[in-house]
Amino acid sequence: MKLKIAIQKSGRLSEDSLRLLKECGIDINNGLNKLKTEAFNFPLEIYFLRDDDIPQYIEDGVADIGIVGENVLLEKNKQVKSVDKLGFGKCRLSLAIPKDKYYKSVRDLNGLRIATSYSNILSKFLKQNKVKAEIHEISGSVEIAPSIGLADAICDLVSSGSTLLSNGLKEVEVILKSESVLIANKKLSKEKTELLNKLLFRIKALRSAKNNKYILLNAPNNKLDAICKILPGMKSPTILPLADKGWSSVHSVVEENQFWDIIEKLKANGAQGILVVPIEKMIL
Ligand code: PRT
Ligand code: ZN
Repeated sequence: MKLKIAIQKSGRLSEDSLRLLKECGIDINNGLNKLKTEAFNFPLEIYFLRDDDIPQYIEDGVADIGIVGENVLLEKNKQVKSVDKLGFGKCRLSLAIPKDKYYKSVRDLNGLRIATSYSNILSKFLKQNKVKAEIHEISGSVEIAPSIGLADAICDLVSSGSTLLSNGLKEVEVILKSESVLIANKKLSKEKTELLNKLLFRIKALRSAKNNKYILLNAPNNKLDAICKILPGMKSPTILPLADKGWSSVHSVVEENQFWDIIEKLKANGAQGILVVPIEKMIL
């Protein structure tokens, strides 16, 4: 029995999806232009699909789990479970209008024609904001719709904003902030749920590792108490004596977002020779 995962065949999520599997220690035979492949060392079958089709395949149980952007998940509105956020493919779904047009609030969207590939999310947003506008569903090159007279505004994905800029548009509302998510069929068997949990365990270990750094430093023994108070560590810091009498080496794990604060305090408390090392996996 194998767990079947659907990932994007070719597009912005493909590379990161494959990298995630690789970092989870799953080796796959990734021949070009394949629709399906298997892992060598994990009971996993990989399906390569268009991202738009993935939620449906998962709902139907053709695949058990999959990776898509939250934008696709919400637009398709299929009966699937979102099990984890994966942190890549970050973007926002925004409304944009020609840059010289007046805009103060959502009310200014009343009566406009808005081109989008996200008509479900957009119509919900318009309804919530009591705006009456006309939605033009188009499947690609949404950003050129205003300049060719097809629409007055667009609702599309934005990441750097350069596509909007080069089409003379300005972003006026963010409807949704999106990133890639792992989704799953709602009725996975017990065996498949166990495999999914194994995978989630590995993903979590990767995430913790990325958010933490291993830190080594030397300190005079009379400063150890103060230094240990600054360092959180997984349990408590490791202290090893140095050959040089009166000195110790201190090892610990520090969270990325507290990192610079902690380094400054360590230095102020007499730490020397501070080394910072990335962590590959971290099991708590
Ligand atoms: O063929 P398939 O249907 O599988 O692929 P696709 O063409 O529908 O999707 P793809 O590969 O473009 O995007 C896949 C997913 O990546 C999306 O569903 C989002 O979740 C995520 N993502 C992240 C993005 C972007 N960033 C993004 N910038 N998807 C699209 N864009 C496009 C946007 O549509 C616009 O045309 O990039 C342009 C804007 O980029 P900036 O940087 O100029 O603002
Ligand atoms: Zn698509």
